Amino acid sequence: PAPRTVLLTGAAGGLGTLMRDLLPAYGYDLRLLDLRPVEGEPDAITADLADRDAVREAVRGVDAILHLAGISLEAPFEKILKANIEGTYHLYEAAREEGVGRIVFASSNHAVGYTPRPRGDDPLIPVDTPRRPDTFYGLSKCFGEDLAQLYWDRHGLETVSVRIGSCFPEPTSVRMLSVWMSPADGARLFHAALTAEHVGHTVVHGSSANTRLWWDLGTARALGYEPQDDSEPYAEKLIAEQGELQDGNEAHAYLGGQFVTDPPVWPY
Ligand code: NAI
Ligand code: 15L
Repeated sequence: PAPRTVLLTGAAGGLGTLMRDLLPAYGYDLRLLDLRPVEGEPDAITADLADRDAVREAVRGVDAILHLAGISLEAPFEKILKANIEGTYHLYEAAREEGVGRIVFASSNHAVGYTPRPRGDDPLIPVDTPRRPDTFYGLSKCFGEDLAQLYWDRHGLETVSVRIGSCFPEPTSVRMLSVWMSPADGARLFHAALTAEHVGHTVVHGSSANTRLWWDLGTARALGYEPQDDSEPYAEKLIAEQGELQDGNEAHAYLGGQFVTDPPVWPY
């Protein structure tokens, strides 16, 4: 049966806030969790993924988990280790112990950020392209994907790992014309990932059907995802302001963009 009660981790974050708005229309009853209080949501669980007892209690009784919580930018390894690596492990252990059948994991393009972006007639990047993390952050997403594979093979716990491009209300850079996922398409993709049958561990790229797309959406479409948006209407203005991506510019050379040259750092 389709999941109804879904634990949303990272509910106070940017993507969590967008999904709190959009996912209830698909019929989900969301249980919210974050390290920080979730504004306007007095019932949200305020807990750190480091707290195994709190995590176990939070997953008890849910049908599925949408796992967005964690450090979403670059940080010192010790911080990434605690929040993203150990935190994700705690969530998977809790899900296994409580018999939760599926997790949708917010992976990232930065798991493969050092992959050269396609140019000209180059083929789109497939989901089985070799891992090439661009940061400790990207490395933690590689760990999460491998953890998901282990829990599927060993315990039968299903995951869809979504290598999200950039999910924000609008694209704000020329790179984002290629990697943007509109919030509405994000909700469509997460819904498909929560409801498709027999996903085992499936890795998908997460973006809209952008004209300038860099990667293959085949595995996402196979889940039933039908993207409705395209960044192209924003192209003229962004290119007029910022110029086209340049061949000799290292920050324009790889999927990970600026994370390769000058990664934005987690502020906390
Ligand atoms: P965000 O930084 O706005 O939100 C992350 C949330 O996780 C924050 O509210 C934070 O308080 C919470 N959090 C951090 N450590 C925690 C811990 N130890 N325990 C409990 N909660 C904790 O990030 P955003 O943009 O909302 O991204 C959500 C997820 O999607 C992240 O995992 C990120 O890596 C991933 N992602 C997002 C992309 C995007 O375009 N927004 C692109 C690729 C991946
Ligand atoms: C990510 O993984 C980050 O969490 C998000 O803040 C954006 O920087 C995004 O990637 C991106 O590549 O644009």
